[in-house]
Amino acid sequence: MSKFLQFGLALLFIPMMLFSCKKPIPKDLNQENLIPKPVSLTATGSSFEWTKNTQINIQTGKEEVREIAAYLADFIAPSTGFKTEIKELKKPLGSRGISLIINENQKDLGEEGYNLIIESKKITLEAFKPEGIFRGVQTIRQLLPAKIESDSLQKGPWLIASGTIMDYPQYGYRGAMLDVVRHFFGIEDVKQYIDYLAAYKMNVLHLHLSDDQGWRIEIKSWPKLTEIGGKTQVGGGKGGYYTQEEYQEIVQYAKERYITIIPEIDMPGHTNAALASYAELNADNKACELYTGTRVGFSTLATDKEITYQFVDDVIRELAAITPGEYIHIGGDESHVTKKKDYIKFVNRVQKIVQSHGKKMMGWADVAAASLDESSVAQFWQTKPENAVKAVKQNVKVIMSPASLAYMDMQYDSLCPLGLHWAGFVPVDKAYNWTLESIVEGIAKKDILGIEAPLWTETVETMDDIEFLVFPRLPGYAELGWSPVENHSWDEYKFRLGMQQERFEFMNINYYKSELIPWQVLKNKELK
Ligand code: TNX
Repeated sequence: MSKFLQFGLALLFIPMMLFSCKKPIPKDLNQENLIPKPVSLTATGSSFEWTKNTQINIQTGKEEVREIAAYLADFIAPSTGFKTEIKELKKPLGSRGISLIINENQKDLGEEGYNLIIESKKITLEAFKPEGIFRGVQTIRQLLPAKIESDSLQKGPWLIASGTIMDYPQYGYRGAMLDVVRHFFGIEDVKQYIDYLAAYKMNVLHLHLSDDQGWRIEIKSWPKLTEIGGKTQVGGGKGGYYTQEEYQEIVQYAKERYITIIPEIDMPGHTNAALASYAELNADNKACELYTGTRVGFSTLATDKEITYQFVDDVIRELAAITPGEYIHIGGDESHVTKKKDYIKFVNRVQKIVQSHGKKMMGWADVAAASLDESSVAQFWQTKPENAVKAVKQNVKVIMSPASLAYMDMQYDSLCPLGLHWAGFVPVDKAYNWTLESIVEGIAKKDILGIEAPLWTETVETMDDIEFLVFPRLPGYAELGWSPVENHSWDEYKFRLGMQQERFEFMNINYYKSELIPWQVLKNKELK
């Protein structure tokens, strides 16, 4: 090699060496404000910088992981301006950049657990299942500066504090419900809601699809359900419904975020919209009027007519065919005008119908009056817990949704412009300050599948309204379901929640600025 060339090469290498020797900026992982709080975390005092050259490495042939890598790359693109390359490697372990690795020996991490190792030159995120990788990606997201959430170009540096995190959920069911009946919400709004759940590692969206005021899912064998029953909503607005294709689009969007959709068809009560659509479902064979008020407990399917069971079978069959999740929710709440013996007969029969279509039945805990199969699930919601206890006595697992703590449609306080208060006010501290396993005497951790926070929409008309009631309570429910009880403390949590404010702002969330929370980040800046 000529002297000249050697000299040229040296000139080229010196800045490269300088660049790679650049000292990482110190950063303390202990100071990060993750929600839900991870199981364990150790800080190492340094940081990883995500730059335009950072690549995401995946193992060859792991298509599902490639999709998660693409999700992460797409997520950081608008705010960073980076076009992150995704590289398939035979052995990504040890490579620079961010490696997403499925490790078949890490069975202990379970379906959703992950290990995150952040060093100055590389990040390794490993899990037993792709789902765990997805949950870990949400941790990486929260470790990046809040402005990563922006949809417009922001200035870096994009530092992630170094250290290790080992994390997995306490409960396999962590969900929220959205009532798309009392007021209808289109698929874009539902997708937005799904994204909020995903950000806090939740994994279930329960969609309340039928009630007195509307029928929101196309059933091809009973077309008038949506033609007539889908036409209105609370207050007399125009309502709406999802075609089966649109519903499947929601299911797919949720699936890509490792969220299961549980569809609910509420029966035998809460059925006025169906009863207005088809005369034959009424005991007197007369179709009733559409209803746009907010009363409950006045309607019932005719439980002794065969046509009713034909109807239920058709609806569940069509719904099961487009629902990959294992559960179909049959409601069963507040059937005040159904005779008790008829209610029991009805639920017993519907349970069989659900099973005949390959699904498990879920119902509000009222269904425990019937003879439940052990595969069925009861959702506790009332202020009185008898029904949930009755379910557990039948060896049925329970979802915790106590209205006085977990209903996101309860007002924060008496001045709250949205929401109801039949179960009391639910301020942000009260929403967080309870544990799933000590809320009902006689129901222990082994009986509980997890938590669900419902949002009924009698008073909720827009996405802004949804956000106002959901934030900032939702992150707390996510933590109750995910983090070990020893890691829950309102006095510590409220600071972490306060630190989410900047994120909420960049996400354009219309959150409620509760005075119980030390909103730290923007306390000196003007708030929206
Ligand atoms: C009770 S919770 C209901 C709903 C209402 C809600 C309002 C439950 C199973 N039934 O029909 O929308 O209260 O908070």
